[in-house]
Amino acid sequence: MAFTLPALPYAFDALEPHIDARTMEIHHGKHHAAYTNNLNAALAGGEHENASIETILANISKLTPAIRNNGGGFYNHNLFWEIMSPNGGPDAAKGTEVAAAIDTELGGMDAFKKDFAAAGATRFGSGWAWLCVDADGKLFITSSPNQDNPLMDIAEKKGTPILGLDVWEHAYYLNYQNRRPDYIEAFFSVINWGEVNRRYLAAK
Ligand code: MN3
Repeated sequence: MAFTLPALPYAFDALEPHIDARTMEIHHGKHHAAYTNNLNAALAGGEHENASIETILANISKLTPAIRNNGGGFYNHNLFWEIMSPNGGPDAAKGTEVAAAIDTELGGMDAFKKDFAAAGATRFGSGWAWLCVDADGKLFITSSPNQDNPLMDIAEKKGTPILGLDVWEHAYYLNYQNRRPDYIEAFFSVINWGEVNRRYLAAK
């Protein structure tokens, strides 16, 4: 049972001006498609050919680099498209359980923004910034290199990601060039807090 590239839940230009249509088109149609195809090729005929992506990630230390890179890339982008929305942004967080938890566990929305932005800005090279739920149901912020994520058994800090930001140059370079902090700031305007909250409640 091969993995399939999910359709984007909105049009390529839906996140403009924060994320431009051309970037979305290439990011989804080329990069994410390649991770999906390469993951299927790497799994073909192997022990994990019919495993769920979560099972694959939880056992990644025993699998090949191709499965690690492309399995992470497949999962991470699936999450990324869903936790953004043209109707996103800070107002969408109001009244949600995850916003209440950010207040009590992470020092409030402004502190979260600052710490999450720092996690993305200081990740050297390519990688992701994450907001996760740990085994005790508590929120934490982390980052990972390349296409790794906190579901992998090799993760420095393990948890369930409920919000992720792709800080690979392919995610922002056409519009922001080297200005990764500007891209991160723009991301906060498109966060789909309804979906983040749904994932928070499911992970807790
Ligand atoms: Mn990407």
